[in-house]
Amino acid sequence: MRINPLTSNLTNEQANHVADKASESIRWSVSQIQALLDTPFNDLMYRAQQTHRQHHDPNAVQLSTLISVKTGGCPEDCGYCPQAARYHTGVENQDMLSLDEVVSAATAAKQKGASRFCMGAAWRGPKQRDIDKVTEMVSAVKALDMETCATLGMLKPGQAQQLGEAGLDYYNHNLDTAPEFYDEVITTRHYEDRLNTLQEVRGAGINVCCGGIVGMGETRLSRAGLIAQLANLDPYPESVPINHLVQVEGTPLYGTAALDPLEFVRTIAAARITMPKAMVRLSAGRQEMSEAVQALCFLAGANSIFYGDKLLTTGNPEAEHDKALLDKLGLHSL
Ligand code: SAM
Ligand code: DTB
Ligand code: SF4
Repeated sequence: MRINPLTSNLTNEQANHVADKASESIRWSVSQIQALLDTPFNDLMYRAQQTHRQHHDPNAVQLSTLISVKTGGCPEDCGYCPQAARYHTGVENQDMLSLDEVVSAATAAKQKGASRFCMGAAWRGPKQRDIDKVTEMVSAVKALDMETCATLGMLKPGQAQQLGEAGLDYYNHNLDTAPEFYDEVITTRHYEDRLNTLQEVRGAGINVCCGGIVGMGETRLSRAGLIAQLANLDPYPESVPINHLVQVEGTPLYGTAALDPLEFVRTIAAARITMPKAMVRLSAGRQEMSEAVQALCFLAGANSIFYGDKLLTTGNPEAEHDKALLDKLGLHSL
């Protein structure tokens, strides 16, 4: 038996209590998650399915439609992003959409079967006049009886509160990657800034939607590091988008060596196992993914997709094509 010097003079009961407290603060270590990622593929899928079935309908997938309410010209330097002003990607800048344009897009998305509508903007963070317009959009989309999500960049104190009062259900703000790989991808905002925004969102009682990107040239250890960061948020996010990098010509990450698709599937499984109740969203990158890999992602516990032929600026499978895929797999939409 190993003697822990911190607990060796305690009774067994006291020592267990100390151990429980310690494991509460760090629920998942990076090495535990790496061990999950290292598990034989079939065992990993089996474990992910067991967890998934305890908390979710195994044959249900939520359909979420994205809209870019303000496109391009962003001052940040995120190495994956076609909307950063400093990269020449051919994305045309567009000022903020009108309330009418957003409501028509949400209405059309709902008619096609989406239950969730996510509004994205290419900002470092919103100004007060932006918040005033976005809150109107949020209330109008909420009035259509859709789940609302927004991703507008970093939030200052008080902004999340205003979004919540307008009816925002989720705020999306990704950690993107593990802390040790982060500086290779983004330098104009720090990991800590992202954690602060997540804190603002939590503080306002809005559900946290937070995930990352896989396929940026990171190691398996860094994928474990990202999942550990997410799973150890207290509480862990209600919604976890796992994006596959969409390589866009002109961005620094264009030309990154392709990731083995099964590594992507394993990352989804690790998210499912470590964050059992969260919606795990198979997000960007499906257009470049085979149907078989997408089916494995659902098996690994993904239960949401972006639905509609565009993400923010890049392509996504046609809605009809996705409906046919869900039918083929016997999945129903939420
Ligand atoms: N500007 C805001 C921000 O960065 O917080 C909100 C919009 S931003 C486009 C939202 C997220 O989209 C990013 O955090 C990133 O995870 C994801 N994303 C952007 N470009 C991507 C790409 N080329 N491939 C995969 N995911 C991407
Ligand atoms: C998220 O995690 N993925 C979505 C959403 N949140 C806003 C964005 C994906 C963007 C992919 C690149 C583009 O279309 O511009
Ligand atoms: Fe700007 Fe967001 Fe793109 Fe980064 S990910 S460059 S913050 S739009």
